Amino acid sequence: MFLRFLFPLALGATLAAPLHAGNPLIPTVYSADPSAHVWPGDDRLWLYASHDQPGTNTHDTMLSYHVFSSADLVNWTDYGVVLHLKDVKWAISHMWAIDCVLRHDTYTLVYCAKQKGSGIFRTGLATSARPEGPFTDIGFIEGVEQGQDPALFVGDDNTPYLFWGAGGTCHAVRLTDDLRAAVPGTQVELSSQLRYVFEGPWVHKYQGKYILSYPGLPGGQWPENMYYASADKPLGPYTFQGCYIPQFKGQAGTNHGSIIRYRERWLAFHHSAWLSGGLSEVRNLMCDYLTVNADGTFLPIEPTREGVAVGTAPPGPSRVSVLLEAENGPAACGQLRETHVAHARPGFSGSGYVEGFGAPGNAVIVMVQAAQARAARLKIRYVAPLVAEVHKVMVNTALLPDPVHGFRTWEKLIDFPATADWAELDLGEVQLKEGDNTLMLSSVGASNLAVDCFKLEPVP
Ligand code: FUB
Repeated sequence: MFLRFLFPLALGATLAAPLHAGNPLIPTVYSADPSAHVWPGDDRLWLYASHDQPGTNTHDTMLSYHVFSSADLVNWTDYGVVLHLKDVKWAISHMWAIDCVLRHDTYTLVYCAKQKGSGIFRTGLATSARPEGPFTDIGFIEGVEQGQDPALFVGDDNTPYLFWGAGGTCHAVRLTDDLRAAVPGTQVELSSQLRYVFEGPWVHKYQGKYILSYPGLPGGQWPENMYYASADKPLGPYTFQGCYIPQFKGQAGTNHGSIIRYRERWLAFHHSAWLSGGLSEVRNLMCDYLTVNADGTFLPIEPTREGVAVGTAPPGPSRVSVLLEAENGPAACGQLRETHVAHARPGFSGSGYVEGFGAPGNAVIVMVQAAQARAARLKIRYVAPLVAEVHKVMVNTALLPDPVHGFRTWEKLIDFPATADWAELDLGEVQLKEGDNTLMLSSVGASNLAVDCFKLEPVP
């Protein structure tokens, strides 16, 4: 059904044809369940999102999370995979909706996954010193069962509250200061206060009221609309207010959102199936302006092709660059092959750089996820401090043991000119395939090379 009425929209939304609008917000990688944040001292807006694998027809195949940032909502950076199921020892599948919180100088990803053995949803925690991750799992929140679709809200007195919901229920609880456990005796069930609720709560505060927004099933029927309710206290009771994203053309069966004020505008982040041509399990992020009336009520949104832009950026198609830090390779489905992370040379981006390319075959590998096949301009930030060096760069190399990535699409010997300091080398256009792509820089001999990061920039 979705496919039929979506076809014209989907054509305009693919990368094969030029985009003339800001939605889909991130057209380069399938992603869903956006949680939006602006962190203190940082003027960018950050999105924490789950990832849909191209070609899937089930949410059971969701394995990883992505982080995106932008200062104008038009030019975006995708930081690649920031947490993957393979690095969560207690989980077996279903890396579904997430949130993130900055607490005690640590960014904590609050996510959900099914637990090995019990098969129930647990609410996982993973930490990083940086907003873009990568995140390291530290286990799940004790005392929260069936903790699907978590959202973290921190009260004015710094008390952390966890909200979650699934299968027609919604719950909330106070957490301990370190977020690792529910405070006994504080859990409330909010389901009966939230008409039509199905899953996915999000809480923000405005004009002294706590606003809980959520996906719900009108009359118990799919697809989901987005609704909201308000309360005087974080744990309620909540009063139902209405629907703010009713049914729209090309929506996925699910919706899931977050509401935030950024640069003088109220924004509603959500997801749809515009990019995949209506496939409910292959979704893309969306953003539309939200009009908040003087009395705090919302005007319903009809999702727009134009999307949003703030500051001086003209509204337009999102330009998404992928930034993959070399030192994050192993955490982001890549590898360090006989190379290692170093920090001695100042001026690196992220949390370090990679060196140790002194023997043939020593390599750094990073992974790029693409919604659809597309061209991108590949750049590598590096230092070759003594002499110019030549190394092999490959996209989807045949040398990887993983048969899924086992064909070669691009391979070149690259001259890295000698540099006194970090420099960016433009390697030109490369072709990415739909799904997971590997980028490898592999040594062909003696070397003093240091590699800081890989960038994939949009081509006009
Ligand atoms: O993305 C997987 C699941 O679909 C989320 O956890 C739900 O909120 C729905 O969006």
